Amino acid sequence: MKKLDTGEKSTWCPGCPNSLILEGVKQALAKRTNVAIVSGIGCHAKIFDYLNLPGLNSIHGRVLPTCLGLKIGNPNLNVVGFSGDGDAYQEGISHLVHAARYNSDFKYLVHNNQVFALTVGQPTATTEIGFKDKTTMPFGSKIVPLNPIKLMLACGASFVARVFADIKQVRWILNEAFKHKGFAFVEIIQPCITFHPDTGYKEKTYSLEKTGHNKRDLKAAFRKADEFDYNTVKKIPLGIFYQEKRETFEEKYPQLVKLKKKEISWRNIKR
Ligand SMILES: Cc1ncc(C[n+]2csc(CCOP(=O)(O)OP(=O)(O)O)c2C)c(N)n1
Repeated sequence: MKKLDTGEKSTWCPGCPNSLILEGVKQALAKRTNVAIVSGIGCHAKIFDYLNLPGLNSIHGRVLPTCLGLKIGNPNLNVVGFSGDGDAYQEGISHLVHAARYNSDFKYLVHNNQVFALTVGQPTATTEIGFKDKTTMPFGSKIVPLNPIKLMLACGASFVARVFADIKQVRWILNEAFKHKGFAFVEIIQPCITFHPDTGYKEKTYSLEKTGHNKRDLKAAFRKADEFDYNTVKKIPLGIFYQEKRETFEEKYPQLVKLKKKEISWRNIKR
């Protein structure tokens, strides 16, 4: 754990749940080797400054192609990508659709605070109707929010999960995601204490595991995803909605299979 510290002073707002996500991530990564991280741009992306790991602090919306590039360069890396909801569902949405299809073996955590926080609180694709900021005054946001869980299920993602910004939940789901071979999509619901304060979400959450949800059943996963539309909050299911064993991107290409086994290196691949 200590080795994962960079010693950088945190510039997140005091009390920001990003600190809990960081702690959960550190606990899950403490015993792993060969880890590389990628972040986007936004408050979430500062996690790159606080984790003493190699990788790339990428550009807005481009976390996923950067993760894929790292895996192609070295399929033995344990790659973890971090995005915000703006980064993932707005600027980076086209990459998200294809990442689900490619099924490259990396893990992707989306810190969903339902706002573009770093740029002071504009609505994103998952902001609820009626949310007010300077750009939507006086009537508030009028656009129906996107349901990213349903999107990922429809795009064929092989691992689709959601947790709350809580140390134990983040540690648990990242460990589960690492056990999965393929693209693991994990959304982390977090209030933004400055621009999208807690609306009592945590009290409305419940665990899918405890209700006996069958994570191999795609139709059941869709039904569970429908329970929370990011607009009105009645109940919010957490845990693994769907998981399926599928050939990974790295297994599809003989060059990548050989690279993984260290039978070749990029230097001696003839072009
Ligand atoms: C291509 C591009 N568009 C817009 C911006 C401006 N920008 C920087 S941070 C940010 C908000 C990020 O929001 P989100 O991804 O939700 O992360 P959060 O700050 O909420 O953690 C925006 C719009 C940018 N840097 N690059």
